[in-house]
Parts: sequence; C-alpha cells; structure tokens
Amino acid sequence: MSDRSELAAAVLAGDRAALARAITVIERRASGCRELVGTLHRQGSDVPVVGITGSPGAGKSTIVAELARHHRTNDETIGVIGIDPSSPVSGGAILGDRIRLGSIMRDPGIFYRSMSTGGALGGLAPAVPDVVTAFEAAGMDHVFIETVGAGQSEIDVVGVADTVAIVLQPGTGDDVQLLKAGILEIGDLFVVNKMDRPEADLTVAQLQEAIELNDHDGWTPSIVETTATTGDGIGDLIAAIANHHAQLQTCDRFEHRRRRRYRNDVKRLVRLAFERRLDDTLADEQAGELARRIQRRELDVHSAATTVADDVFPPERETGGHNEGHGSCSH
Ligand SMILES: Nc1nc2c(ncn2[C@@H]2O[C@H](COP(=O)(O)OP(=O)(O)OP(=O)(O)O)[C@@H](O)[C@H]2O)c(=O)[nH]1
Ligand SMILES: [Mg+2]
Repeated sequence: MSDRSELAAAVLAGDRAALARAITVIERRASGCRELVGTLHRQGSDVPVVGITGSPGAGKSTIVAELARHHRTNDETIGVIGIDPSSPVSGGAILGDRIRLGSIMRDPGIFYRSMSTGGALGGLAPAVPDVVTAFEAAGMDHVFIETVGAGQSEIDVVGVADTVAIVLQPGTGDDVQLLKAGILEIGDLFVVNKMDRPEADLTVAQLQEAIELNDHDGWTPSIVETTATTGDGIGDLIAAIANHHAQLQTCDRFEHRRRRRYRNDVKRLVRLAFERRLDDTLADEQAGELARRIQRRELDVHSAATTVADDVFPPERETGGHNEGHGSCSH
C-alpha cells in the first residue's frame, strides 16, 4: 500500500490526525494528492454541506461557532472551512476568526480549517471542494463553509454547498445591497443576526418583502432571527437548515445540487489544467514572437489563438512540474 492509500484509509477510519495531514496534502497540492482525493471520494459518503455567507462582520463566525456548539451537544462532529478573503500577506482575518471561535477550536469533535482565497480574483480557495471531500470521507456529520460576501466567494460557495444561508445584520443597508448584487437569489435561507439591535425588526420586514419579490425556484426561503452572541435563535437555524435539507431530499433536488457541484468542479479543474498548459506552451518568448507576427500583420489574433489552443490541447502532453499555487492536484 502506498503512503497515500494508508493515509486515505486512516482518514476513512476517522483518524483526526490523518485528516489534518490529508488536508495539508490537499492544500499544498502535494504529490499523491490526486490519488488521495480519488480514494476519499470513492469511499466517502454524502454529508450536508452548508455555506454561510453575508457581509463582513454580520456575525457569521459567531453563528458557525454556535451551530457547532449545538451540534456537539448531540455528539455530532463538525468540519468547518473559513474562507479568508484577505491577501495571503495580511492574514489578519484568519487570526481574528481563530480568536472568536475560541474554545470550540480545542474540541476534538470540531475540525476547523481556514483558507485564503489566495488571489485578487476572490472566489473560493481552490482546495475547498477537495477539503469538503476529506470531511465527508472522515465521516463528519456536518460541514460548514464560511465565506465573506464581499466578492466572488459567496457566489462560488453555491457551487459546493447544498444549503446556502445568507447572514444580514440590521441597520447597514444590507438588504438594498443584496438586491443590487443579485445575492438574494442564491439564498436558501436568510438569517437576520444581531436581533438585539433596535433596527432588527425593520430589517426582517424589508427582507421579507425582498424575498417575496424574488423567484426562488419554487422554494420559499425562510428568515431566521438570531442573536448569535447569546445563542438565541440558533436552534431555529438548525431546524431551518434541516428543513431545507429534507426538502432537497424530496424531488431529487439533492442529487441535482450534488451533480451541479461535481460538474462545476470538473470544469474548474479542466480550466486550471488548460491554463497551466497554456502558460507552458505560450512562454514569454513564444508569446512575444506571436505578438510580433501579429503586429507585422503576418498573422491575426484569431488564427494565432486557434493555433495555440490546438497546441495546448493534446491530452498526453507533459505539463511541466510547477503545481504549487494551482488548483489541481499533482500526480
Ligand atoms: N450585538 C450583537 N453582536 C454580535 C452578534 N453576533 C455577532 N456579534 C458581534 O459582531 C462582531 C462580528 O462577528 P463575527 O462573528 O466575527 O462576524 P463575521 O461575519 O464572521 O465577520 P467577518 O468574518 O470578519 O466578515 C463581533 O464583535 C461579534 O461579537 C449579535 O447577535 N449581536
Ligand atoms: Mg468571520
């Protein structure tokens, strides 16, 4: 048995230290990552994946911590991925979240991992879908992904999560922003947090109106009112998530979401592989030469693109060794 299949077996057996090692392999895209994720996926099973998104400071981390605490009282295990939108240089938000999550970080039934989006383009950290696979293989009862709704990541989380909960806080004009950004459509349920604030009821009313105006594909998203700092409403949120999950189970919607997740992920990986090969094929020198020929009007951009694409696509072509920083696993 190879090292990676031993590691996979240990993850599948519920070994936490092995899970931590596997996630490190996945994040670093280290050698054997592809084999590892493949085994974990084939032998893993479906676990409800909940995306928690919303504006900065709305209380997402506090809510996730409370959800985790609630599930722990039933002895259920939880995997949490916190997406840090900040640049890899600052790392400030990661530290902030660590401090806020406090004691649950030391609970062996809770596995928390924060990841940077690692790029100006935003979106999810590239390793997120594979880490979800690892959590599923490790037999976690629940998986939560926290993303900040400040860019692409709250849209991308839809591609991974079965249920998307959008967290708003009163008195920040969130509702209007949501409508503008088109975020309203992606919510399976909404949480108005900080209900201890005076403007909270107004936010709930505005949100209710906005939801009614929107088409949610036959599903009416519920609004859950929470005060995460006291734990008020967290039980309702758990019930709302379970209710959405149960609804997905009827009429094949769960399978539909899962297929969407896998389809997205395959496309993402193909895109990355293509880009990597493109970088190798179109090294600076060659790109310069092409550009010169186009400039001399010996070639046009469309013909050049077709030639390069044909060059990039041969499936068995060697792609060179630099995997670091790319989204796909190496062999
Ligand atoms: N008054 C009040 N404050 C809250 C509540 N929930 C969270 N907070 C506070 O709001 C601040 C932000 O909470 P977080 O849980 O870190 O919010 P977040 O959405 O994870 O923030 P980012 O990840 O930085 O976007 C903290 O100071 C919390 O203590 C609440 O229900 N009421
Ligand atoms: Mg947070």
